[in-house]
Amino acid sequence: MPPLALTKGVTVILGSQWGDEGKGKLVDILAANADVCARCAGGNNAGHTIVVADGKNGKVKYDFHMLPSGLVNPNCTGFIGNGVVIHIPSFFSELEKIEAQGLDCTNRLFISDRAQIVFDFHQIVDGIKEVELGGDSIGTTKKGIGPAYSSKASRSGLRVHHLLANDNGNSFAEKFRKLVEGRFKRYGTFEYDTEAEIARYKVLAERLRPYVVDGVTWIHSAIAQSKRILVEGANALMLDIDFGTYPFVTSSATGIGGVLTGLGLPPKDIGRTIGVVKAYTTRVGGGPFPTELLDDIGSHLQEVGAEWGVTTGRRRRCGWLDLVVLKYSNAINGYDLLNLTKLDVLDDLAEIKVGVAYEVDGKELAGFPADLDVLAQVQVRYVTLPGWKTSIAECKRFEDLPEACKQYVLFIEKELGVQCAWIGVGPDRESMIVR
Ligand code: 2SA
Ligand code: GDP
Ligand code: MG
Repeated sequence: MPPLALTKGVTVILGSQWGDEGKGKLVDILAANADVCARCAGGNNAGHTIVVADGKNGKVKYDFHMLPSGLVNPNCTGFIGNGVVIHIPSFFSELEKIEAQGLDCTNRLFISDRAQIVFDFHQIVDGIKEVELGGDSIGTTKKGIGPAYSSKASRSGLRVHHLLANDNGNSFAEKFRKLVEGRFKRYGTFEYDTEAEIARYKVLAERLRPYVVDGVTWIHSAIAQSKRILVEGANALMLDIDFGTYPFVTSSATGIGGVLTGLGLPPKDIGRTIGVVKAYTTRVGGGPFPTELLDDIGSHLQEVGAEWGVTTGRRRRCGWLDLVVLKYSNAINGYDLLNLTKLDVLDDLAEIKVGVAYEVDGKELAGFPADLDVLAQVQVRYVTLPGWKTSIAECKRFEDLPEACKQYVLFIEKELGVQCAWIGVGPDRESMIVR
């Protein structure tokens, strides 16, 4: 049985499906014993909701997008690694919002100088690209994530250290003008005041300066001091730029590889990797979803699970748990332990199906297909398990769960060969069974 305290090495929490598995809640719980909570990929496309008792019979709800969710713990320092793309005005508005909710982040929030900057024009381009794609649009969050990672990969992006260069902002302004000019050439002259933006960033640079560190030195010094480090994954494996349902993915490495490259860590520093698995599947945005339920059960999961996007407010698509996805995700990320979440959302169902294999023309596929045309043809083979038709919200121990519910958990564990060490039975911090 793993204690909530962190063990040796960096602890990594990753989304195993298409996101919104409830990573933020586990991060919040484990952050009670962490010195550092780090983000390594993505930007403010992510959305993590945390619900905490306020000590006066009420609840406080925090929504995190770019800042590490571990900041809810006052003793935990937040770190934004080089793999993150950061929209600086949104960084400050999110910071102001959580500080207004009582989370003082003074001297406990740092940003790598190698992190890439997302500008407003990246967000405009994100919208233009989606319109260009028409019926094939990705369904992005329009936060400029794809265009910012494109700038990075094409080596024209600007990083935090460019903004802070000690030359009165001249080199930044020059590079910025070139970058915008390139976008105008490709997308036409959209409305954008380049010079006003340069002036705005001159002010933002000074506001940002106190948060900026040499990220590699910072994280390795934390490791040398035996600080307990928790890495909060953003998005999830099936949205990974390489392993997800490409091109219906985000533009970063959302799996274990992104933890190493997004923070500058060698594999030997990783302790345990925890996969967060929702007890059913959801996806927001476009793209294939083999176990999707377009019927009343899908609507039931959506309503009971309150499946709305934290960043865009979009309705999340819902479907049965898919073990083909989870086996593929586990093969790539290598989960040591799982957190099964939102098991309570299945309480009212008489029967629960689980996708166990994909077949094309009666033949079982060996893995998760790369080609979306193949994926579109798959027939999912299901097993049907009995529901438990009773509320599990008050269950505190595994033994308290109804027999059919225990069997559902044990079935997942057996299929994946990984223990469900944490089981979520409600949104609150306290609604978590620890085994
Ligand atoms: P983007 O904006 O370029 O990263 O979008 C590309 C795809 O990635 C999906 N994506 C997400 N999927 C689930 N949750 C996300 N975060 C928010 C949340 C989403 C929201 O926590 O609810 O509020 O809509 C997230 N961010 C990106 C996106 O839907 C595209 O399919
Ligand atoms: P993340 O992106 O993986 O951090 O997940 P989100 O915060 O986007 O979405 C998960 C939602 O489910 C949030 O609203 C959580 O408060 C909620 N949640 C997390 N765990 C549970 C659980 O075990 N049961 C229920 N009912 N809700 C949960
Ligand atoms: Mg989310």
